[in-house]
Amino acid sequence: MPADAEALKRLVGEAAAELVENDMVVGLGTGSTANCLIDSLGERVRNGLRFIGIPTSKRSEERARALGITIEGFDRHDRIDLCIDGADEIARGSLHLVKGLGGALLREKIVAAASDRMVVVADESKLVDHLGTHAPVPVEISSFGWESTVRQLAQLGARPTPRRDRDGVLFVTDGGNMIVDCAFAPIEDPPTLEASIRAIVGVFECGLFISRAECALVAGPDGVVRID
Ligand code: ABF
Repeated sequence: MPADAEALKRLVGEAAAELVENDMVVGLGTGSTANCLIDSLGERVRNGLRFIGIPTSKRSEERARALGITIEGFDRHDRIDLCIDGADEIARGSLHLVKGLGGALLREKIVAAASDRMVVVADESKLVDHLGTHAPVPVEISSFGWESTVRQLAQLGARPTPRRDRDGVLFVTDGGNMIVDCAFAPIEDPPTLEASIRAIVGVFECGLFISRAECALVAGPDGVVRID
């Protein structure tokens, strides 16, 4: 099996695309692994699959539309049958996640919360024993009063860094908000931390996804493994 990172993403994208059945409403994730999923779904649509996609970002929407995938929204659907999305870290055992380095975490969490099932797709580099090992926790906040919100995040023990582009301009999400990347030492109690972050006024959402994933499809040298 090919072992380079791109090949692993394609492999897991193909495996996840097989979970989609005719007439499902499917949450389409964001990021390079989710792109591989979308590409595989585009291939299946060319071969006759019919389903509705609800994308978690403008860029996933554009990619899916370009491949002929039907895109609709929450104006037409209360629930999503299955959401398939990437992650920055996956905790072995609990399947709690860190998400949002791609900048789409609020939309990703709205889609995950509306989904009957969430499947995470990743290569094995994303598996960790403790969340916060490699990735900061992205937090989407209001641009009004952001300095105050950042100070409150620091009081939780984070080293918060407002996300900027290469030119130093503050990053703006699809929803017009800011992202603060909050480095914590390895996180001992992700559910409590998620609740503490979300309780801060000015925070829209936190990149900790607690008990959202039904399973993870993880690609490694031995192929794709399902972790429950
Ligand atoms: C999204 O894309 C995010 O929640 C996560 O930040 C990122 C993972 O991207 P990649 O698959 O490119 O590593 O799913």
